[in-house]
Amino acid sequence: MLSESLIAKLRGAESVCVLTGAGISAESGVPTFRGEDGLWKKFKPEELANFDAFISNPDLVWEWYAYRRRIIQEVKPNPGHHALVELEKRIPDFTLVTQNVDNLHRRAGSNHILELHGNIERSYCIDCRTFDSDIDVKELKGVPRCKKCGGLIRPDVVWFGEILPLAVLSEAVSAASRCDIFFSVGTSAIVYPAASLPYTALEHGAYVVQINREHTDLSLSAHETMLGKAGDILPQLVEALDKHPRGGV
Ligand code: BV8
Ligand code: ZN
Repeated sequence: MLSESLIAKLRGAESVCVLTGAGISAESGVPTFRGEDGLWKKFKPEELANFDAFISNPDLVWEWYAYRRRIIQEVKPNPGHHALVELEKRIPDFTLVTQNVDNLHRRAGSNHILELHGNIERSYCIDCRTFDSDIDVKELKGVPRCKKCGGLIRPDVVWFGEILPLAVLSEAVSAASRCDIFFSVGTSAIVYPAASLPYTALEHGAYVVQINREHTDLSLSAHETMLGKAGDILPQLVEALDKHPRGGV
């Protein structure tokens, strides 16, 4: 159930910024990282999602990414992803910032997407940086090699200790700085600098709403925390906008 203040804010909002995390893809069947069934339960991030781990054991890291890519090939966007596509159509200045690398927002039809942590479906050679997007993970045996120079190929995702794509990050910071409403959806809000975005929005006077299955550190600062599934709550935002057409506050 949406609060009266959120409905009023939505009706008057010119600019909205949404940050999503693994929780929005959970209902599609993509495991999250830190939840009860999280990926990190079976694997340790320091063993896998960092460059040194890749160099010392590229086959193991690729086994993990190939496993995740196979899951992503089998799943499809869920009502949470689709609701964000609809919101984008209704809000004049709408920015979707995602920590997810699963490409589900794009497959759902979102246009203006900022991928802070890269995209698992892209890969590149660590020596000559040639991109190779036709790696067949079904047949993959060990780390793929660059067709051009024989170098190791890595997934085009941001690992721990690696800097985020700076142009993408600065566009996300400016969207968070100018928005009227900031939504943090399906994220444990602990990975920085992505997790700093809702605080940037707060500092600039935005109304910050967290939509998540459980409380996080952000619960202490957000104006509202709506505990529940993204796939249930996000469509309510679209319904509210259609029931109370935008304009009056
Ligand atoms: C960097 C790889 C420095 C891709 C990932 C302060 C400033 C800067 C950096 C740091 C800092 N403090 C610490 C750091 C280091 C580190 C960091 O933040 N560590 C954390 C753990 C403390 N940050 C970095 O290393 C970043 N790099 O800043 O480099 C630098 C600076 C200059 C020069 C050189 C270097 C890089 C961060 C990116 C790391 N890459 N993954 C991949 O394999 O996917 S992080 C990993 O966690 C994923 O990418 C994911 O995107 C990210 C966040 O996880 P969530 O999406 O939040 O998922 P999670 O499972 O945690 O939570 C899901 C939530 O959903 C839960 O709360 C659950 O309740 C909820 N949920 C579940 N189902 C639903 C739901 N909600 C709604 N509906 C549902 N149905
Ligand atoms: Zn190469």
